[in-house]
Amino acid sequence: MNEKINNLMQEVETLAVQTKEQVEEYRIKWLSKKGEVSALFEDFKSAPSDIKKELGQKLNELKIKAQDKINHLKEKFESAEGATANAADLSLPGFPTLQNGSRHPLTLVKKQIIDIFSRIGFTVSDGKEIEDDWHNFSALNTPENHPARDMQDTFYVNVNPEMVLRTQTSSVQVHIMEYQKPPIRTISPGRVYRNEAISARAHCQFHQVEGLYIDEKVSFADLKQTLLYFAKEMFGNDTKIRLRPSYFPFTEPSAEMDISCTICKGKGCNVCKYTGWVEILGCGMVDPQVLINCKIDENKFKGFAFGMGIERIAMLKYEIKDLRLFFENDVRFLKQFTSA
Ligand code: 2U9
Repeated sequence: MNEKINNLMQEVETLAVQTKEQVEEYRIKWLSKKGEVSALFEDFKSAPSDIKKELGQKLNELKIKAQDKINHLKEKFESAEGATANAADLSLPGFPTLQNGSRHPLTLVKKQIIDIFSRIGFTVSDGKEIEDDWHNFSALNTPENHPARDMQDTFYVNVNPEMVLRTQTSSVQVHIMEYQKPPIRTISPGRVYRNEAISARAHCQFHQVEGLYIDEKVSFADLKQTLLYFAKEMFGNDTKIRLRPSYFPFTEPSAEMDISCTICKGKGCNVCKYTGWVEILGCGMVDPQVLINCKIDENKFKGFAFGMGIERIAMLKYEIKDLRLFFENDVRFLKQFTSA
C-alpha cells in the first residue's frame, strides 16, 4: 500500500495536461468515490495497526496534494479562457463614437473663393502678416496723413514703428508687382488686423481676399464681368450685381459692389434692410500712381483690383449674425459645418 501511495504521489506531482477536459479525467481518476484515493482509504481500513498512523498521514497528504493539483489546473484553464474572451477582436469595425472634425466656415468660404477665381486663371499669392509701411500704405497710394494710418486703426510694432500688422492683403500684391512683370492675375487671401473694438460687427482681426489683374487693355468691363461671374458662382446663378461709385486711395475709379439679397431674393428683409441689396466688396481700376510706385509702365498697362472680407461672405452665405463666433471655436458652432 505504501508503494501505491508513493506512485500516486509522484503521478500527482509530475502531472502535466493540455486541456480542461483532461483535468476532469484526472479528478475522477483520483478523487471520485470510485477513484484511486478513495480505494486507498478503503484499503487503509484493514492496514496493520502499527503502521496505520504513518500510512494515514501519508494518505491525507496525498489526498490534499491531489485536490490542490486539480484546483490549480482548473483555475489555470479557466483564467486562460477568460483572457481569450476579453481579448480585442481585431476584425471588428472602428469605434463609431469617434467623430470626424469639420473645416472652419472661414476655411470653407476661402477655399470656395480660391476655386472660383482659379477657374478663370487667377493664381494664389501669400505674404507676411507683419509688413513695412511702404508695402502696406505708401505704395498703395495711402499718404502719410491718411486716417487709415492712425494708431486707432493700425497696430504698429512696438520695437519698430516702421512695421505694422498688415491692414490689407494688397500688400502681398505690391511685392508681386515689384518682382513680376505683367500680366499679373492673382488673389491674396489672408488674415489682416485693425485696431477695432470687438463687437458682433467688428473685430481686431479678420480675413480678406484681395484680387489684382494687370495687363494691356484691361477695362472696367472686364472687372464687372469677372465680379458678376464670381457672384453667380458664390451665391447662385440668379444673383444680380450692382456697382455704386466709391473711393479708395489705390483705385480710380472705385466702386462698391452689392448683390441681390440672398435671403429675400431682392424683395426686402432685415438682412438687406429692406433695400433688396447687400454690399459684398470694393473694387476699381488700379490707380496709375500705384503702377508707377511698383515700377510698372502706367502707359502700357492697366489693372483692376477688388477686395472682400471673408467673414462678410461667410455671414451672408450661412446666415451668421455675430462676427465673434468665427474666433471663439465653440464646437456647437463649428460642428454645424461638418458636412459642408
Ligand atoms: C493693388 C492695388 C489695388 C484692392 C481693393 C478694395 C477695393 C476694398 C475692402 C473690402 C472689404 C477691404 O476687407 S475690406 O474691408 N477692399 O474695398 N480692395 S480695391 O485694391 C488693390 C489691390 C492691390 C496693388
